[in-house]
Amino acid sequence: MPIDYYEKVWHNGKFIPWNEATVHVGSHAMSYASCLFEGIRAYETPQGAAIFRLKEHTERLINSAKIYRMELAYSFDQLQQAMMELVRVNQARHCYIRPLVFRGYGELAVNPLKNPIEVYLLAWRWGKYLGDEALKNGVDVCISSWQRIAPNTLPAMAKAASNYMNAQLIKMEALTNGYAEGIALDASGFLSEGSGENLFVVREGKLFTPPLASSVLPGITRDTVVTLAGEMGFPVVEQPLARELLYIADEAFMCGTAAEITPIRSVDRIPVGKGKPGPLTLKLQELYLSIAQGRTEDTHGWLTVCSQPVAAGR
Ligand code: PPE
Repeated sequence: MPIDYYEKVWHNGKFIPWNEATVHVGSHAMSYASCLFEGIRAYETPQGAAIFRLKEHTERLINSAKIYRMELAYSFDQLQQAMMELVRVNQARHCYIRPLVFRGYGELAVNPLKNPIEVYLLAWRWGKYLGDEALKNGVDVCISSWQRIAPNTLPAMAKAASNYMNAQLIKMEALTNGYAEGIALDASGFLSEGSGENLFVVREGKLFTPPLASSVLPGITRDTVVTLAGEMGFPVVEQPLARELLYIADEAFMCGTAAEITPIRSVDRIPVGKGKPGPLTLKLQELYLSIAQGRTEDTHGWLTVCSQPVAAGR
C-alpha cells in the first residue's frame, strides 16, 4: 500500500514538504539504527480531530531518548504543541502521527555522541493494521520461532527502530506461513508480544497480560485496556504466561495504536475459544473506539482536540 501521506512534515521546528523530508545515507541512524519513534492516532470526533493519549506517547518518546542518551532540543510541551500543529496545518480529520528522533549526519562510527539529533513528525492516513476485517472477525496468529529481545540485549521499554529488526523477522515468518501476525516468546520462553502489539488472554472471567519483564513495550493501548477492564470489573493479572494458556483461552486479543483492539481467533491453527471474537474482547474494542472517536464521554482526559471540525479536511 502506498503511503497516504499528509503534505506537511515538521522538522526541527519548521514545516517542510513531504518530498523534502529526506536524510543523507551517511546519517548515523542508517548504519547503526540509532533511531527512536512513536506511533499515535488522531481520531475524527464531533469536536474535530483529537489525538488519543498524546501526553503518554510524548512521555514515552522522551523516555526512549533518555535511555539512549539522546538530548532532545524540544520540551514535553513543545513536542505536544508541534503534534497538534501538525494535525492542524494538514487539516487532517484523522491521521496516524509518526514522531522520529534519530542521530543524523556527522561522524560514522559506533560512538554516536557527536551526531546531531534530528526530530521529524510525519502524518499519514492509516487504515486497519491487520487487514480490513481484522477488528470484526479476528485474526489467525502463530507463535514465532524468533524470541523477543532479551532484557540485557536491547531495552524493550524504549521504542527504538532497532527493536523492529526483531519484529520484522517475527512478522515475515508469520506472513510467509499464512498467518496475520506472530507472537514472540520472551528469553525465558514465556509469552511476550506481537511484532507490533501487546497481548491479552481471557480465561475464566479474568484477564491476563505479560509483565514488562517479559520484554514487552509498555503499550499505551495496553494501559488503556487495563484501565477500562478494571472499571468494567475485570482486573488484569500481569504475570509470566505460558504459551499453552493461549491454546486453552476463552478469548485472546492484541492491542496497539495501529492495531487498536484486534481479536485473535486462532493460534497455531488451534481455535481460541469458539474460534471467533469473544464477547469481552468486543466490548472492550467498542468502548475503546467510542472513547477515541468521542462517542462516549472522555472521563480520563485521554483526548486532545487539535482543531474545529474542518469541512475541507480529509
Ligand atoms: N508492542 C510493540 C512491539 C509495538 O510495536 C506496539 C505499537 C505495541 C506493543 C503497542 O503499543 P501502543 O501503540 O503504545 O499501544 N506499535 C506501533 C507501530 C506499529 C508499526 O507497524 O509501525 C503502533 O501500533 O502504532
